[in-house]
Amino acid sequence: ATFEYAPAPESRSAVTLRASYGLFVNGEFVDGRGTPFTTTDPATEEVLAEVAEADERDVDDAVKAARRAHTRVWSRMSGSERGKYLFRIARLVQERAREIAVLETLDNGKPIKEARDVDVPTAAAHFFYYAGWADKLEHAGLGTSPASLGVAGQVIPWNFPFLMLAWKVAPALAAGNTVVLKPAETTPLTALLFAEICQQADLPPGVVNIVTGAGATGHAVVAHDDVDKVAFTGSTEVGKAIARSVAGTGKKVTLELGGKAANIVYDDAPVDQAVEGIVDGIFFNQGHVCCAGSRLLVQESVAEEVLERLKRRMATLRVGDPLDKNTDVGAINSPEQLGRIQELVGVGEAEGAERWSVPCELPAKGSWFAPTLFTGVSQAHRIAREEIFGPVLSVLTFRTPQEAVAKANNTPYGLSAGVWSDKGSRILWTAARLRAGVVWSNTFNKFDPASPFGGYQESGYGREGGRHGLAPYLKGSER
Ligand code: TXE
Repeated sequence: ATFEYAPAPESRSAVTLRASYGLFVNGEFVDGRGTPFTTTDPATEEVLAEVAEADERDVDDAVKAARRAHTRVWSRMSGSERGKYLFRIARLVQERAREIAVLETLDNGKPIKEARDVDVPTAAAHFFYYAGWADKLEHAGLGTSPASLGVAGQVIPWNFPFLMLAWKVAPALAAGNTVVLKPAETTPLTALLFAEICQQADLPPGVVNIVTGAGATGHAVVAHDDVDKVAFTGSTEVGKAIARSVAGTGKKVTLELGGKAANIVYDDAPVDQAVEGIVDGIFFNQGHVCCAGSRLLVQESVAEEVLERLKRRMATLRVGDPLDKNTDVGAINSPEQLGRIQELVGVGEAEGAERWSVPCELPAKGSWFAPTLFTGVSQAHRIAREEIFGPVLSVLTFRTPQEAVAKANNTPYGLSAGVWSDKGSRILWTAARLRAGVVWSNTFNKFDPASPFGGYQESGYGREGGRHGLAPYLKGSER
């Protein structure tokens, strides 16, 4: 069933959209030489704005501006002066929080309560955190006189557009580098709002440059000869292509790629809490989360009870208008992503797993997918192996802790995992054996700027967050 809705008007008025947006190069908005493209609200199909496309020449201008700013201004400044700019940016993010959150929700489709309570405050926290490091780099344990690398080329995805920008830009600037950043083509607007914040903060021209466009623009950034450091978050496929293209160039690279995290629920887990964690693990941000708990591994003796309660809880999720503060699950970011989800769900059904979707009404327009779970999943099924990147949970069972660990590690990825148990010893035993960059216990999807985040295997390499997140932006330190 479908229905029409009118987006909440009072929230919408928090942002003033321009009809068209330019690139942000050397402190100014400029035209792009490529073919402009549009960005759309995935919940309503409304075209939000036209955005400039940066071609190779535009990217070259941006890299040149970043190089000049690095040589002449940013690398010569004291750490405490750099820190002052970062603190100013952090405060401006807080001041403009509502505007950023609404714009993010419009461009991405995520529920406003997530943009408001998670994305924007966590982004501000990253700027505050790294602002504090700018004059303390010699205490980071990365050498006695840590020196910046130069120009960082950064490419980010569409699932947490503003937060991923903060994860990339804050440590790079704190460490004394300048930046050319390319946001995803379906969610460029909050990065362009960030460009305005840089102007407001009087950040010296060229320290941050934003170039918009699709994969070709991203390629121009990472392949540019004068880029010293490449940071990428996105699909494993593109991450591998980037690793190949920069091999032998001497550029430092960090890659944060896909995942297929196991959320392990033992028979002594606090069930209500675990159910909340399972729901948060896979339905937060429509499951467009690299560290999503997309595989539930539940101990056989409690599987029936957990699944029954899980379904009841899933049925209460409100799917719909992302600007409505009560919405739990918003729109799928693009028709392409919806297509990928539908395809893999079809494969799951064809492979014989049993599908259950929340019987909810979905809006008539836009891209939507009802929260779904699959039972009867075997490890060989594609829905147990491949990243679906949508609100779809694959449920497997286990009998012993050894079996739980073996199944959890049976994946080419290694980004995150969750363990639910009442026994600390069981949690520690399990966590020590999981091949994952992050292991949460009796919680899920918790992020803190002080704690490093990153993966193993096909989830990529390098760490973001914490003092570890500075290493990729300093000379001499690994990656
Ligand atoms: O990713 P892409 P897509 C996974 C998820 C999703 C799938 C495809 O499973 O279903 O990837 O999503 C830029 N050189 N993740 O196609 O293409 C692109 O413009 C340089 C997981 O959107 O990897 C965008 O800015 N850059 C993930 C960014 O890369 C290139 C988040 C990501 O887009 C490029 C997103 C190239 N050759 C998707 N080609 C996570 N780990 O969180 C594209 N780009």
